Amino acid sequence: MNFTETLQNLTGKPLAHCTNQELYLALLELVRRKSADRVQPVTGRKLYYISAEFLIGKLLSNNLINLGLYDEARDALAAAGKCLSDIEEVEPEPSLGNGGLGRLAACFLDSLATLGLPGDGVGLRYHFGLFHQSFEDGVQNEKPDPWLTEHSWAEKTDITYPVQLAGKEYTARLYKLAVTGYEGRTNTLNLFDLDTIDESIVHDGIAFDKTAIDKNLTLFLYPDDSDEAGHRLRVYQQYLMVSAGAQLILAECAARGCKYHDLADYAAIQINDTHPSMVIPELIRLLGERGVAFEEAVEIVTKTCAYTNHTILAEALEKWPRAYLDAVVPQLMPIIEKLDALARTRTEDESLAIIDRENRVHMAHMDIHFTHSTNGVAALHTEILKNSELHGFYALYPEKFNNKTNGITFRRWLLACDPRLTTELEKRIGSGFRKDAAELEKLLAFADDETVLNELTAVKKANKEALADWLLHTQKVSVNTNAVFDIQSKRLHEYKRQQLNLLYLIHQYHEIKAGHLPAVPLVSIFGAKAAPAYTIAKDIIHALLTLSKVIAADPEVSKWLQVVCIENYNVTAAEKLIPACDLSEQISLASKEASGTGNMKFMLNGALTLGTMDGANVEISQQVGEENIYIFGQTSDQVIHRYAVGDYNPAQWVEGDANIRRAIGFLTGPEMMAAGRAENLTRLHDELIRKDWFQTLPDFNAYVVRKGQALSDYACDPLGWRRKCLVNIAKAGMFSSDRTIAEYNRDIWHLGE
Ligand code: C3B
Repeated sequence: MNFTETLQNLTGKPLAHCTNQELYLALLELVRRKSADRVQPVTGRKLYYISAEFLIGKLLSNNLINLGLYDEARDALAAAGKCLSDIEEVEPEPSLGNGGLGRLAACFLDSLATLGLPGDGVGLRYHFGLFHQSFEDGVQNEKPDPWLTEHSWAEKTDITYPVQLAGKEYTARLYKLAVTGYEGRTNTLNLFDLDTIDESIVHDGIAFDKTAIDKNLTLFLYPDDSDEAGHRLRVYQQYLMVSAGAQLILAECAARGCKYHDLADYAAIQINDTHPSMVIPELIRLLGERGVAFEEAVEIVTKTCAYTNHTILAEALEKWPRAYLDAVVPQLMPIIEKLDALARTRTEDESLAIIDRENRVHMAHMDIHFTHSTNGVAALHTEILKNSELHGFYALYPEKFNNKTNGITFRRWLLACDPRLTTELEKRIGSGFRKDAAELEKLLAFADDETVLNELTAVKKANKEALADWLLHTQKVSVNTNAVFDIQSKRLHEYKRQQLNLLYLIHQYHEIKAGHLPAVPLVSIFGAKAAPAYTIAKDIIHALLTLSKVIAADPEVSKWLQVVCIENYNVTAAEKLIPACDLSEQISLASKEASGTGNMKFMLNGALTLGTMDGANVEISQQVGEENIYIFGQTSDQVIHRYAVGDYNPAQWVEGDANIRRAIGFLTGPEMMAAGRAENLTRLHDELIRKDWFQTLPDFNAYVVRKGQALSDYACDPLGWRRKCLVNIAKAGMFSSDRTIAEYNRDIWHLGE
């Protein structure tokens, strides 16, 4: 049976007579059958990657590519007058993550299956995931973002586990989602949910009754945690995930003959940041119920579990007030107390305790004491963990610390999102890079080949036009595709410094007004959601939207400068933006971005990085060489020193620098105040001159100069620019998540052995 016939059997009528919805469902079913054929038995150790987030994005095309069906599907549909990309539009996007950490988990699942390694995900089946963002009157508005439909990728199972929350028993139900590898095996993403969730309790955007746990527990990813009920809800969510997850792990291992004393021979558990940390005491508790004594259970769990740290920001290192845990998981507290006592026998350093003097439980501390591995996510980040943030732990357990620089799956972030570039690369270097990313280096042989460079320019231009069409179609915004496309897309956070970019744009506005015209027009594109309770982040969005309006209304400036804010930035939007980017903004305050993964995606798609020496930018710079990247700003050592001295005073920088004064002053000047809201603009203005916690101002001038250099290189030396882009693509191989996963496996998991 050929592809068309197979699909027609599923739809029950000629493809030409089907709606896109019908075709989508048929393809979903086809993928389901094909991926089931690739399920393989597990022998030896299997990985369980537990994570509160799996930002999987739409799955149809990715699955078709991984199963080798994409071209056939596209051609069969085209023959029937249908378009695969229209069918992709039908698929609702699962936004089961906030940003980098969640997307990394999704890339890891892809690489595990591709490398043929037995490794499943464990998480929650949020009904709405992260909120849907829209802009209304210049401010972010949040609404639920439903993705579950009658026929969804996540299949309901009959498997349930009892979970005790605040002394009451709930029933966690398992849903399974197939994870297809590229020419690899099929693994599973296990997502837990309650049958009793009631979506109708959501009102006024994303508000809901936080106390009705049976109805609300898995409604949203990270519900608003600005009040106590919200914090408690997160503890409820985390325990549901780890308790059901731990029961699943023990059941699967028992079915393969595990006697519990040998759990580490059957399972490796990776704790993705601190959200799943309660799996440690929960496993000890469950092993206890199965007759394993506490000391031995601690040993087994330590051997089985490993922990990844993704940030040094204090706010993200969870410390739960003991009272919350007493209320929600009283069954764990005696175990956590024993773990605290045990840890105190190993060190007298109070700062390494699990339960501190203020009765807070430090999840990361529990992870480091009671797992066998702690890794950072980029070389610089791991060094900062070892030398400053977690120095005491490093002194105690030097052998536990290791680095695993993040990576991205090239199937989604090259093959699927940039077919034009993929075709061009295959024409030049063959298709070996699809399986072995290091083969991209073969492209270096063409670094001085004008024909190839011009072809790469044509690919970029076509991608920019495709993005321009999409912007016109979805947001009614028209952009000049002859301009430089400069993109900063990532969560809105002060440490990522969208506000630095904002100040630059204001600076350029003034320069253009003063007749200092830039070398090339600039389209600055932002994609970012702000946490609903993060006031200053929302003020930054407001300032960007307001500036965009002010510039658009000024014909003198708008010829040269345009600011575009993408509504509801998500994986699908990223897949449109990244292939079209010329200049990738990676401008976090050095030391604060653990790694970044967007930086890798942009580089792979032939954009040049404008960035600080932070996170994986450092390794990108080492790969491509400093002439192929635009680095600026303070180093992490300088930043850490400035924090340690504690004498940073932004007012001095404002007083001492006319450009900074002019840019900040504009925030509350007449143009912005007339177009925006005084309250938001004033608050942002005051924050910058009084606090500026992420040291925007010391990096301002260096940023202006370096960005100016990049734009002038783009305008004055097009071939030189494209050569740099080529080097970036060629050197991106090291940032494949296949490499990252191979390293985790070699050093931490030892799967299948
Ligand atoms: C992120 C970090 O902010 C990024 O630097 C990093 O690349 C990714 O994790 C993946 O390692 N991160 C996140 O998205 N959410 C957190 N709670 C902590 C870190």
